[in-house]
Amino acid sequence: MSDDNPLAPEPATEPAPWRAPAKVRAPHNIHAIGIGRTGAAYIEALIRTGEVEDLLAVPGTRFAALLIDIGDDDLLVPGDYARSLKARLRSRGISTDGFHYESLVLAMPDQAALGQLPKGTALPKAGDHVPRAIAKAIFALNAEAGESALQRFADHVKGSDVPSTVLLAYGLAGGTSSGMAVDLAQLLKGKLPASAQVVGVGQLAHSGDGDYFNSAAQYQAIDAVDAALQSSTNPFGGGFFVVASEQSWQRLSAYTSTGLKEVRQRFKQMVTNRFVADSFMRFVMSDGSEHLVRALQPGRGRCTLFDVAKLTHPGVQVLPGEAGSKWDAVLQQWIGFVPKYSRLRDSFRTDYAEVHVHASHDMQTDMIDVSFKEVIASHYLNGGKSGKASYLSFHNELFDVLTAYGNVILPGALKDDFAAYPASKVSFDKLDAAGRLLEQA
Ligand SMILES: Nc1nc2c(ncn2[C@@H]2O[C@H](COP(=O)(O)OP(=O)(O)OP(=O)(O)O)[C@@H](O)[C@H]2O)c(=O)[nH]1
Ligand SMILES: [Mg+2]
Repeated sequence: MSDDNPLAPEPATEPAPWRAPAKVRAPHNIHAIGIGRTGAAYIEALIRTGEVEDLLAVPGTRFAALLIDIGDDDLLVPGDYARSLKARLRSRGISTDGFHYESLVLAMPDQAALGQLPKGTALPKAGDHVPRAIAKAIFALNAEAGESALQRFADHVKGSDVPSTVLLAYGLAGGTSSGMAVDLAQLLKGKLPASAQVVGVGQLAHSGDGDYFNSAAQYQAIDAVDAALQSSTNPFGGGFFVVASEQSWQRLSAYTSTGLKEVRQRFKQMVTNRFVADSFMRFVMSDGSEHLVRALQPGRGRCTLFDVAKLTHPGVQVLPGEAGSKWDAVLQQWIGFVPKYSRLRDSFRTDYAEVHVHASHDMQTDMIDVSFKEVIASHYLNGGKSGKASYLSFHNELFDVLTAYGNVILPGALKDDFAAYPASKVSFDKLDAAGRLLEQA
């Protein structure tokens, strides 16, 4: 559904909608590389969606996944999911030749192997935060293993004539991933066929992420992505999604305070990060990836915000059996929070927006639609409510009657459009010279 003027009044009587005959979609391959803990969560989400399984049932398609981290703590669970995907393919009689999965575990080297580190620097343990410069150095030390894993990945991508998108997913606030991501994307680009586009996926940290929230690494990571996107050798030719998780965090943590504090915090972090990664990958795979391919078009050479704007959480503020009118007020309240939690600055404007609403049919989907249009147009679209910017909205039915969310997609952002950028710079500026040297890269 789309219209030029987002807030144009609906005609009083609408003619019956014309429906195009069901089209046979051309298949589109999705492949993914994940770095660090967040990258692993995105690969796991992709494998868990089930859509990959259906994609591989189509003749000629392929799927490759590669995970890279220092230490293997965060790679074990996705590995289990990959094994079970293989088993499911076999049980359906689908060839497993189309599925390539590899994890590359890098070891923390000796201090001596890393050369001159700033005085007094202790090497982190594998699994802890690795400063960006050390992560880069470790990637360089493992160049041979990295090159050959990327080559195997690219060879698998090349084995299909179907056009492909290769996602490179990671946490912007992490050191391991953000330190390696751009170099890795550059290497990858040189190995892929012209029919494959590379798309970056960088998740911003949220305020429940402890030291990762607005971290010094995130400041450098946003800088590096911005520079890469604007360089003549931009490795993210297909675009770059910046994924905002703040509203999903706020929606889960507001009004929940039972349980042991530390356990509660860890559990909520896990639930939030899974929810965000799942929502993103469900979008990627939806309708044969046609939404992904379209939504990337207006954002080339800049970042495209992907804000997972959660509106309700089961059992929080709204309970089963409560009056629908209570739900409406909660939905409107949380749609109104989008500008507060999107991590975009108030000055950001664009010519294009998409909102993908996920709600059960019990919820007032028309009201959700109108509210999103009102909020997005007035805050982010050039010309505001009466401008000519494009606004597309889509509905997906959720069977879970207590959950509703909208994926808000806004292309055209540069680093200075993100509120997260100056906020992370504050952390960077607080570091001493040695600390800066370690996160700078
Ligand atoms: N605290 C927490 N954060 C998570 C979890 N899963 C994903 N994250 C995200 O991870 C981000 C931090 O980046 P990581 O992916 O852990 O970083 P990394 O690439 O492994 O790099 P290091 O900092 O060197 O470990 C946080 O901002 C969260 O958004 C989780 O279960 N708990
Ligand atoms: Mg890590």
